[in-house]
Amino acid sequence: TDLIVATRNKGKLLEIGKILEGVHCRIYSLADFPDLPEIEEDGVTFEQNAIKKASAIAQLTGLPALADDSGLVVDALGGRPGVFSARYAGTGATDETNNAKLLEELRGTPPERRGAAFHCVIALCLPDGSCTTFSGELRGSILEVPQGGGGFGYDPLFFVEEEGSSLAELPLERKNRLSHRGKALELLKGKLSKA
Ligand code: ITT
Repeated sequence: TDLIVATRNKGKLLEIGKILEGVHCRIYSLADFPDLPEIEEDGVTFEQNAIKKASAIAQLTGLPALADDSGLVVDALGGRPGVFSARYAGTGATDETNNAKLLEELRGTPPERRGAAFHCVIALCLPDGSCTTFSGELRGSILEVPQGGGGFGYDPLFFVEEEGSSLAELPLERKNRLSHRGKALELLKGKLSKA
């Protein structure tokens, strides 16, 4: 079978590609279909957005499509940025401006109240419109100063207690073993191997 991974985020694509390495499937990415339109993410939940992206791409390409919608849910911010994590700092937001905005919003918040979680929903949709979703979560806390140069997005600010380090300090395979995305994709793999 063939599968297209419907993301424009290079960090996500790298992690997803690594986890799917052993899967007997030819894996395409959006780069193989340069003319596809941008899919607007106007859902209120990660699940809605993941299904919207995967079902649109499955329909447009005629291939089973996998999409990841994810984000950072910060306790002290009432769950923000949540589904708006990619564009937290506004239009043209980058990882740098998003991280700066997060630090600013949490300025003065003491370590014991800086709890947060990454959420990930993976949707797998077929060209006939049927979809299955898988989700994963990782709890941690938001550092006051970025640490590490790996990963992407908010990784340098996300401290994982069990590892004693930020996500950006972990090698990709180690991050995949414990992350929200890794957990969701392991559930999907379990399902694929039985299909
Ligand atoms: P696609 O929709 O094309 O997949 P995107 O970056 O717009 O790419 P999302 O809408 O799902 O994807 O936004 C998720 C954002 O949440 C992402 O841009 C990061 O800022 C953040 N994020 C998600 N997973 C993360 C991770 O593992 N480490 C750090 N930040 C993460």
